[in-house]
Amino acid sequence: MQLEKYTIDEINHQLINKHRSQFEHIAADINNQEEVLNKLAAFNIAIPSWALGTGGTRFGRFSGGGEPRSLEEKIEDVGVIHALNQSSNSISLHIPWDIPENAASIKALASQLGLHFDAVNSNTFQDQPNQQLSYKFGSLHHVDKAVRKQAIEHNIEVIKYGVQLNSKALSVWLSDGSNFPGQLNFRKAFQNTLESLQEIYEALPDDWKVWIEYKPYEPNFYSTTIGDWGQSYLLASKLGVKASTLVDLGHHLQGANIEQIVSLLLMEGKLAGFHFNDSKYGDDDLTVGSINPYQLFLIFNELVEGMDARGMDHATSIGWMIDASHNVKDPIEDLLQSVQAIKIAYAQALLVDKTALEAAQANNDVTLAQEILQQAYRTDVRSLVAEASLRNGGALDPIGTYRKLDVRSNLIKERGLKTVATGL
Ligand SMILES: [Mn+2]
Repeated sequence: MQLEKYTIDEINHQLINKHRSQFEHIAADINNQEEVLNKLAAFNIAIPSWALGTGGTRFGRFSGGGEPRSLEEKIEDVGVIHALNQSSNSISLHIPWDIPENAASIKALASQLGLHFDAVNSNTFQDQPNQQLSYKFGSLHHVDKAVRKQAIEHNIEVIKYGVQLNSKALSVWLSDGSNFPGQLNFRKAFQNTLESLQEIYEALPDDWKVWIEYKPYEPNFYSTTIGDWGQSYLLASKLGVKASTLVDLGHHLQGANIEQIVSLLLMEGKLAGFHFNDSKYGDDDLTVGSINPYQLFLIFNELVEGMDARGMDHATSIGWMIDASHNVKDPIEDLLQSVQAIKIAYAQALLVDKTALEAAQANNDVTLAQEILQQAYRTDVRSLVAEASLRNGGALDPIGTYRKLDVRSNLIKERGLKTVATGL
């Protein structure tokens, strides 16, 4: 299903007067409003191919109806999201859940919808049918060289699929670890992982990157071989300039200061990008901004400050991606909410008075420093985000428009009620 632009314009027309007055009200208080709008308009967040179906937990999965049955239908769903928010112009594929059988036609479909392909993701955390050796005890860190070789070859195969689609990065997340003390020699596991990654690194095309994701626990509950940003950073440093660390917001122990991690990785030129989501307890994969929007703002505050310090392009120099799971919501609505939450946090970070904050920091004026941050955080920037979307040809109210256009009912009519998308 594809959305016609005039249907979005018609709904925008009904909302335009209210929008104008809200926008003018806030714009009057912002000195650099055109610069902020241009940055918001240029900002895109990739949609992962595994997030377009209903997610589940180990206890069950409740399908929502009209889920995409093929890679083509997943791309169409991302096309719907992008038509509405004009901020989701790429898709990140997961191999082998979404193998592009015919790269040329997949690329043509994507570009017809204004989309391109973000990082490709490998999977050595599950065994696939007909797979020769098992990943039960790990993949790149495995004690058996033959298993490591199989996992290395899979990653190289994923790069080859990515090359066909014009992707520029391989994203690696390993579930490798141990469930019980004594199971693993940490040093050997790390060394095996490094050597395996070196072989994958050698296979990267010149203009490619490899992003190394970390996670402290789950599915292994005693140790994870790439458990935190330090271990990822160590690997990325040893590998070379094409390797960097990917931060998944849900992959931290409770209370971790993610914004500080982000700041230092950025300073060292080793921040690959993000998997955005939100969580209350662990790797909950909830809608971005649903639990802790202030943390998201603080992360964006560090990002904007750190990228400006290095002269980086906000939109293109870091990989922005959602990694969430939707157990009870319509996946498209959940993704629209996530993208909006990211853009709101980004807009608020752009409003921080940096000069005043630097002066407050230099004077150890702790109270004023907090006031400056919260002045930006408490600004209602939703009409700025809407204005940027409108100027790009998107919807003023993406979720409202999605509902008015009855997209999900149409997808159910087209695809059926009991479809199941590949993914977790
Ligand atoms: Mn992730």
